[in-house]
Amino acid sequence: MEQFIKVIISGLDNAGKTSILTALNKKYDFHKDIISLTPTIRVEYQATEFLKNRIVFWDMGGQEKYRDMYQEKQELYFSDTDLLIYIIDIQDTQRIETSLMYLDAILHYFEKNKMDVPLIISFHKFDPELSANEGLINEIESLREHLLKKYYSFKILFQQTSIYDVISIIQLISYGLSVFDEKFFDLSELLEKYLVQFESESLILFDKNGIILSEYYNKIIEPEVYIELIESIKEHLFLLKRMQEESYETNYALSSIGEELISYLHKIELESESLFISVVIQETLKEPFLEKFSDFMSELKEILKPLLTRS
Ligand SMILES: Nc1nc2c(ncn2[C@@H]2O[C@H](COP(=O)(O)OP(=O)(O)OP(=O)(O)O)[C@@H](O)[C@H]2O)c(=O)[nH]1
Ligand SMILES: [Mg+2]
Repeated sequence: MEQFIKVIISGLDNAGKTSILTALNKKYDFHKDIISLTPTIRVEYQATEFLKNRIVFWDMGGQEKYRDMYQEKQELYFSDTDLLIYIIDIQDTQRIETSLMYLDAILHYFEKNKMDVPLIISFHKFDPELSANEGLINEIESLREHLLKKYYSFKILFQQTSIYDVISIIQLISYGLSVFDEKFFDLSELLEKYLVQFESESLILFDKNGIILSEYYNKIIEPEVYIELIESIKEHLFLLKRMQEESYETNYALSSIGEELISYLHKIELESESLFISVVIQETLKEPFLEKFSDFMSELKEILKPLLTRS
């Protein structure tokens, strides 16, 4: 039977919640949609499939009148929450206190009702040009420590995100969804093992919607390689949609990036689901990689099967 998972996305108005969901849905060419976003009225629902589960995102409009409304009828909005994703706009320094108070009210409700809800806090609008801003990085770090200490009884993950870095958005949702099954741990171990064997730059497993099930990266990535790596991962997000069209003939795509790298995307069909393995690797390592790939596939399928057939 299919399982329903309720994910609440909360935070102050203008924090970027609807933008995050829009970016997640589109992954490509979403900037024009985001420019025209208007404040969310009450709650908007968005559903997606993740493995055999149906995920329903509750995008909670963050304006004060709605925040008050949710507080008055907490039961109606926050009961049966499986995951809370809380978005803090780190560029809106004036309202960080207000945001923390709102978060506190939500967590207080969970505590009062003995709900063990995992939580992801996203420091959002951490745009690429801010990534070297030390003042901001220190501020985020002290916020993180403060929150970990204050809410020690909660399971909290942190993520820095920006809509100008679509992979950070996918990672945000991926981390959240993978807390539901410890099988993800085996998956992660397998990927790490094969990343080392292949000596690849990256090894990522996507679901059919481009949500990351597991990922590993080479620890030392040269700056030039990094840019190409990100570009080809974005390309794979686009390609994996196309590979699900009937007219697409092969179950893999291989292309060269620049002089030295190749990027490889392979479709896996298992239990009537499509999953995708994305690999970026040095051209010179291509032959041994392709030789070992089928071993990797068989081990991977063993781990995936129970994830896809859970009742
Ligand atoms: N610089 C920057 N701006 C962003 C980012 N994400 C969203 N924004 C902008 O923030 C504004 C508000 O985004 P929304 O997604 O509508 O915010 P919201 O949290 O859904 O707001 P409510 O629906 O009122 O609760 C928009 O103008 C977006 O373009 C980001 O990562 N960086
Ligand atoms: Mg909104």
